[in-house]
Parts: sequence; structure tokens; C-alpha cells
Amino acid sequence: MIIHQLPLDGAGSMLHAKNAAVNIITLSTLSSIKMHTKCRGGFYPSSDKVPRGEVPDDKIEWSIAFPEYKPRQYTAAHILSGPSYADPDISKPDFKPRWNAKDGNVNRCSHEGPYTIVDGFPRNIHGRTGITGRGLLGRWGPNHAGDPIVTRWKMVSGKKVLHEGTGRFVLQFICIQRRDSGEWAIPGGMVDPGELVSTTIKREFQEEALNSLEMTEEKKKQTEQQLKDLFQRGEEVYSGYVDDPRNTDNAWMETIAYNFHEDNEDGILYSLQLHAGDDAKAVKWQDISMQLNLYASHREFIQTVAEKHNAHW
Ligand code: RP5
Repeated sequence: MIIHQLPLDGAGSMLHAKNAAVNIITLSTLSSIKMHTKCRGGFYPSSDKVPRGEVPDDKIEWSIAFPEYKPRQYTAAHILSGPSYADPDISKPDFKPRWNAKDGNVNRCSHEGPYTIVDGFPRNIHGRTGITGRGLLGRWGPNHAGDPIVTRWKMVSGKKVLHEGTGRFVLQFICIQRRDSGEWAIPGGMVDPGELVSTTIKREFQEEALNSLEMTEEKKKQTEQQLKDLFQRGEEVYSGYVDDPRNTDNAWMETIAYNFHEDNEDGILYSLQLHAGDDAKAVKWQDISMQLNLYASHREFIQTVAEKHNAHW
């Protein structure tokens, strides 16, 4: 028996048409779409209403002349106070970063190729954002993260759920609610200096979706053992720039996203107990569909995963 799920908007045929269109979005084109929708306009996040300068759609690219462009400079006070994960101010004489290179333990390479340095400052590889400085980001240039997209099939009474509108099975992913903005997101996080992204991804997943920071050492080991097989089967689904609301003209987010999928209904993901921890204030299994509204570019990453599994979108 197959469980059917009704289309949320009741527009089955329209969904089919849209699906045909989204299927042409491939990994290679992901990095060039929907950029600077979240890091342009309005006030800079968690600031005292610091406004971003206006950047019209046709003036995002640096190659387009925009002589009136005079963005404000903003770096959050806690970044300027010099926490261990942040760079010093660029004006400090002893700060000599090696741009576009592995700079000791810090990776200053972009996944998208070389970025330019203008008047000593790295320039956002995807164009203008309406603000200079680092905002909430610690590093000048690329700030590297990793994103675990952990998926399983939606099951009801032991059966996979089929969406009536698209005729495809419904996929679910582990979704966290961010403590900073309250938005729902993939449980990703920043790569620590010298850390492998694969390690970041596992660590962040366990901290944010399983609250490993509050587990006993024994429980932590047991959980790692349970997840070992799943984490060995990860597949990279995205690598590049993120349209993150914290991006500025001189500092931006990049990520590598991996999909860890469980096909087997006896597998670990059907019994795993979720507990929000660290930067997450809630965690849940989220049905995947085009109705999703997620932090930064996460909706696009999830769409890619849905397409990869030929799942409902
Ligand atoms: C996003 O910010 C990345 O995709 C990743 O999910 C996240 C990392 O930043 P924190 O969650 O550590 O703030 O751009």
C-alpha cells in the first residue's frame, strides 16, 4: 500500500509543469542563480539598524559601473574585539593575509576561483551587497562552512508517502531553527582552522541536531558509532558561495554541502532521537517541498537533493 499526500496548493498539474522547469537546474548552475537576494537591501542582521546601501538588480556585478555606490562600513563590535575565530582589522601592520591561498591553517581560497583585492580589501566574488567591512563574519574574504543534508523517506504506517500532485515520494531532512534569526536551516557550521570539512559537517550535525555538547563521553561515542555507516555514504551536492544575509562586499559565506541519505527503513535515521543544541533552538524532520522557506541558499541546496533522489518537490 502507498500512502498519498495531497498537494498543499491543490495545483497538481501546475506542480508538474514547475518540476519540469526545475529539473534543468543543475549543480553547475546553482552557484549563479538567486544570488544577493538575502544579502542586499534592508538592515544588516543583528545590527542597530545599519542600512545596506541600495544596489539595483542590474548593478550587482562589479563590472557594471555604479559611480553613486557609496556603501557604509560595518563590522560588529564583538568581531572587532578579536575573538580567536576572527581576523584582525586589515589596517593592523602585522596582519599579512595570503589571499587566494591556504594561509597557515586558514583557507582563504574561494571554491569559485580567485577573487580580486581592491585597495587591500578582498572583493565579494558575487558582487555588491550595499555594505563594506565584515559585518558579523570573522574572516575577510571567504568564510568557510559545511552543511549536512540528512535525508530519509517520509513513512506512515511503515509505508513511503507518495505526493498526489507530483506522483513522487516525499523526502524529509533534519532541519534546525537558528538561534540568531529564528529561521529554519540545515544544521551547518563554520569550518575551524585546519579542520576537514567532513569533520565540520559531522561535528555540527551532532552538536545542533543531537545536542552532543551535553552528552556524556560514552553516549557521544555510542552515537558516533551509530552514525558511522551513514556518514561514510555522504555525497557532495554543492560547493561554492552562499547567499547568506551576513555577506558584505569584503566578507562572505561559502560552503560544501553533503547529502547523507537513509533508504533503509530499519536504518538509524528512523529511530534517531533529535535534540536541539548549541546554535539551534529547535530541530525536526521537515517534509521537503517547494513551499520551504529556509535560511540563506538552503532552499536551493534542498531542491538539488530532492531532484537527485527524484523525490517530490
Ligand atoms: C550558511 O551559514 C552556511 O550554509 C551554514 O549553514 C551556516 C554556517 O554559519 P553558522 O551556522 O555557523 O552561523 O551560510
